[in-house]
Amino acid sequence: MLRGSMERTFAMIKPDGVRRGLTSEILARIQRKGYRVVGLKQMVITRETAEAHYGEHSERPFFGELVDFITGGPVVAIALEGENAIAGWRSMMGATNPASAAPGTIRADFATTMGENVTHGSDSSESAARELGLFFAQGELLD
Ligand code: D4T
Repeated sequence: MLRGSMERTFAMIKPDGVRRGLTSEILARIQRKGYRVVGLKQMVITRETAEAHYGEHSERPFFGELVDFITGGPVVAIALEGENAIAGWRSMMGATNPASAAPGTIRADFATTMGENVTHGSDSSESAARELGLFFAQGELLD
């Protein structure tokens, strides 16, 4: 069998997704795809963690709103493992703006606005390592 590289990535169900009861639907999609959930917790993100997580956007006009939104209710933090999981999970989510997300993606199926777009996924192996480290301690993840 031809195999790609085994990767771990950070996924998150944002406060809008948790509030709307989409957690089990999204976890089901992840598991049907064949990814292994190696870390999972519902939590409220501190402003400090949110600002670190979205550090690349700190100068953007939407930064304050983004931090308010992501700290405004519980999220579900997920560590995923699978072949090419970083790009694969991004493609399951669809484009950042739900209006241009492809049919069948999470954002096309469940979101209408860019601000509240249900899920997050790391965009590179560097981001994945950084974000997994920000949200999970070593002992919290399965081997
Ligand atoms: P996240 O990081 O939340 O998974 O989203 P993306 O990786 O798909 O997109 P991003 O980093 O460019 O944006 C982060 C976050 O900011 C919101 N946003 C973004 C916004 O409210 N207005 C904007 O103009 C942009 C670009 C949506 C997602």
